[in-house]
Amino acid sequence: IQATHVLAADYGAGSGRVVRGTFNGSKLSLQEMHRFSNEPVQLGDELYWDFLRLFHELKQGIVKGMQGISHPVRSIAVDTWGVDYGLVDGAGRLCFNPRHYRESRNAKWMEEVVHMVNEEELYSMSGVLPQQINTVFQLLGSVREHSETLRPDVRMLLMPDLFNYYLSGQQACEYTIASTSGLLHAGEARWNEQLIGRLGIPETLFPPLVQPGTVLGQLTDDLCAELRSGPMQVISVGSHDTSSALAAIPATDSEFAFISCGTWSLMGVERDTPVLDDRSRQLGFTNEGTVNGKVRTLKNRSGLWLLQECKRQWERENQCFTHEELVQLAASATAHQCYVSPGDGVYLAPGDMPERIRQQCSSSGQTTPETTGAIVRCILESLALEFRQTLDELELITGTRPRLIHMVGGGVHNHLLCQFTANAAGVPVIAGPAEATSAGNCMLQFLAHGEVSSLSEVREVMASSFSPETYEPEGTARWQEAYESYQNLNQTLANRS
Ligand code: LRH
Repeated sequence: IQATHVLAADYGAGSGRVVRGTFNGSKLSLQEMHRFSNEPVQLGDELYWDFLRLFHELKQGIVKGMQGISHPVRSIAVDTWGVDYGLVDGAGRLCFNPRHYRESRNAKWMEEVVHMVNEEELYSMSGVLPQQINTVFQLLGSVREHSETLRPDVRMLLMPDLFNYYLSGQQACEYTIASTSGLLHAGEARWNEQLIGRLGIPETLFPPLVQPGTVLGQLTDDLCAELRSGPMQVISVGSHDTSSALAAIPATDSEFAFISCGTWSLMGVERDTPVLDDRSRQLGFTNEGTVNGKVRTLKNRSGLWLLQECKRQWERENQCFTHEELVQLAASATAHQCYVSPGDGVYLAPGDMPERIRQQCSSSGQTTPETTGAIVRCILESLALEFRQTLDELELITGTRPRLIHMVGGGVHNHLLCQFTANAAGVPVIAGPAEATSAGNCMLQFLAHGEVSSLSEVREVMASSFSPETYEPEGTARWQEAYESYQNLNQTLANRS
């Protein structure tokens, strides 16, 4: 079999990459062709994504991705973080740069929406946990603040759909990314017209939904000319990064929990139907669509964000560390001194993270972590304990306790976090691949090309192409004690708010 090539453009909230995937009929190999940072821009009191720069980087990635191979690249697909969108007018112009979900104004729009449709109803109608970052809240803000939004020719395109539009000229909303919007019927690929109507959001904003794996069209003639590319298909894959990552889990059976760990940590299970009851809502679980039309019931929590923000703050203070150095420092710091609650709202905005961590530790009567190593250790232990708690909660809401955890994403490079997670959860952690999102993106293109025939085959290819590492639980008694302290901390914080 001749090896064939595809390009995966994977945009995270902190950085992006264009990866070339090559499939020889049994194994996938990945080659990173282009990497770039994705830095939001504060403009006055508004926070934007720099879409033009991000599209420019995509073009650079395509050019580099075509070099050095004898067979042409067959297709390209984009995946991105969830919830954010751009508005495009009838002439195909971007109305304004997409706003960033971390904008504090979103809290106000969430309040407005909840006034019209309460949180219980929003959850049971859409399956999506009301959180201020969700598209539904941001979109009400756009409707109220930008008159363009009311024009009948204007369409809302979620981030991957926006890239796809400018790549192919085709407007569509792919199901998995739309499932982060809070505007679909729970667990279904259908816009929730009733909800949209009650909020006074114009229905004309919503393009048709398409399933993951849809070939949208070809790279436009203009782009082919500009990039000196031959014909290349543009495919809508699982264009929500979490969906592509989950597709690439090298699982052989279905009784696993997954953690996709990058800036965010997303932990949950795959199911046939959404969990929509009060308990799962109160525990903070949301339901998102998967690439095979199932549902992922998961908790969306801060992941390496706390660590990334600490690193940035230390750099501002002229103390530069690599991630490896930070893990080393944490490994030699004293164990189990203090914990933070990584999902707490105080950590949402960018800024001085070490200070906020010290603050939460001292105000909750724990040891204040002063050294770099102590802070990093506190973050990693807290994340592991948060994962343990989520595992318990998953058992509570679904009635089944997962027997193992598959961890994918950049977090798997952090071997301390993987080991701590196994210790805290008391189940093995199978870590890898780190590049699950790009790998999933590529394999879903090969699925669309008919080179593999099902999601389980995709997962088999993943298992034979990458060698995940297994971490067995250790020192579980000490971690059980730690878990009790962690739960007390959460109780203290809950009582306070
Ligand atoms: C992770 C993610 C997550 C959230 C967030 C905004 O990258 O996609 O699922 O939706 O971004």
